[in-house]
Amino acid sequence: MRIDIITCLPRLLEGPFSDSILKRAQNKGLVEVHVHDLRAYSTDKHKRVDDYAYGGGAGMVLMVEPIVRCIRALQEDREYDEIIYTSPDGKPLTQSVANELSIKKNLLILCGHYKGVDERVREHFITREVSIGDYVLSGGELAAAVIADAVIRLIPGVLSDETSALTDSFQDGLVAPPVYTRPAEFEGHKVPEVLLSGHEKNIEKWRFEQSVQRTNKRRPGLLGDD
Ligand code: 6GU
Repeated sequence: MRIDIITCLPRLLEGPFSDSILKRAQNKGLVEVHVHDLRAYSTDKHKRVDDYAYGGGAGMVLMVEPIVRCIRALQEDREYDEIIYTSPDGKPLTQSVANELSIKKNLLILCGHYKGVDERVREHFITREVSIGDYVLSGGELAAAVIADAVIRLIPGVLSDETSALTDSFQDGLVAPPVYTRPAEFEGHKVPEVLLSGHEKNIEKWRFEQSVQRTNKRRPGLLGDD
């Protein structure tokens, strides 16, 4: 898979991809992540990429021209399966959206910023708008990193234990069961006996029950549309 990210704050995206699982995925050749500085596509002598909103009002708007120049330059080298725009008014990112995106070959993510992007970009170039939750971030960069992380870890071979993404919370519509490691007793608090029993069937049953209980208690709407 290849993920291209267009942003006017490229440094914000340096950290998330240079460590741990996302770095290893790139080193293994399972994913390529390329961050593009929108300013490089500005023809303005001050390299501006935003301007005042027509009709007035507070906040700057990302201009259509640099964005379209950047998208078209990238499209010369490959076709994109999706051109995603990050925005709080997009569709919520769910595990099912991440699953869907994880089987694509080329993804392009445009980071929203300031008061938004010229509507013509959204109308004519964006294939999917994604929000990472009902709160407002100062920019789409962190959202783009979240989307990329949720997607990349699902690519086969990225996680060392191939089954571990399959047992994640949400993958079966349930949250994950509790986990424990050594010591078996800490300040009088014991690890549930069944986990020490070595009895695989009972452990599996216990974990499933815990998942169901936790889902009912913590995220009762999860099986619906919560
Ligand atoms: Cl994708 N962008 C911004 N700016 N804020 C958000 C968001 C995205 N998702 C939730 N809040």
